[in-house]
Amino acid sequence: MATKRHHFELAKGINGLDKIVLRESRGRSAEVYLYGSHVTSWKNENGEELLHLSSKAIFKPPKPIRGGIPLCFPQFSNFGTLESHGFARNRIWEIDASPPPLPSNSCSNAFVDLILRPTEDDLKIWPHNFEFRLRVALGTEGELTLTSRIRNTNSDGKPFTFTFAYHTYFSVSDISEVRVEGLETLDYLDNLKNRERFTEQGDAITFESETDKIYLSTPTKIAILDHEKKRTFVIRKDGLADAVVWNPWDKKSKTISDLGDEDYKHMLCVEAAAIERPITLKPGEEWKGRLELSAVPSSYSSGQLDPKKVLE
Ligand code: TA6
Repeated sequence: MATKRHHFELAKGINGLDKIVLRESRGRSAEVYLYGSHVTSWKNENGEELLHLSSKAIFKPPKPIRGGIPLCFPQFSNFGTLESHGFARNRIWEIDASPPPLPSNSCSNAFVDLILRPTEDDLKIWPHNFEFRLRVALGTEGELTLTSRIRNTNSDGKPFTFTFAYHTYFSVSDISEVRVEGLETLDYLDNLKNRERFTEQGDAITFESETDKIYLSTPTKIAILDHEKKRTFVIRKDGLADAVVWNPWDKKSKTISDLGDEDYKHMLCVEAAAIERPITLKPGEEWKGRLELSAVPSSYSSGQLDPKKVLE
């Protein structure tokens, strides 16, 4: 039975895990599990799911949920000694009853504030005190905004350094038909080639094989064009210089136990991230990383929506 709170509902999700349901007046919705502060659903006014959730996703700690928007903190991938993508995505977060005010330029009545602090066990593997606040908001135009605020609360005067990503799994009609705009001519590290550095060619990015690239110092806007669905995802990011593009394709998919063999055809990860230049915070300092996702109808053929216009 859902409990109606000020701007959200608290409900029981898969395996009885607590989840937050955000609803916007015109039928849009989003769901966030307290486990990992993990957005698992974002739906438009027609009730269409915009995020990809693996057909074999496991909702059982300590396994991270495969799909939606996992949070990678305090470490992206294996850029450090912790488990892949850090531990924030497999911890139970709390509802933040009194978050510090968050100036926002988008109006939303549907939002929730969540908070993570390290446990004694976390301090053994990453000896730093922090407060990680996340606001998830569903805007009046259906846009989904995630705002992270990470504060160093060490009392021993020690700074700490971290890398970060919003590991977003977008739902697409057919991976071989989508294009990504906004990353042309940029340098990237290829995770399939020992993170060697390359420069992207001048055209939009398309997909015909496994892709795992970290684009460096990207523009703040990136677009994913899904012709078949006549839909463009617009990704706006602040405080997150880099962007990771990942699709495991067929072979790698078979090695990932909680990803269906065919899932790769209908998913694309484009992840707003801070990797190349890790974030360092002294005690008392706070970092903010904001992600805003919109899904806009696009009729590419009629040229109504020119991707270049989207990115301006
Ligand atoms: O973000 C891309 C990536 O780092 C890939 O290398 C791949 O490992 C993917 O994340 C999934 O990672 P996970 O730890 O969730 O299996």
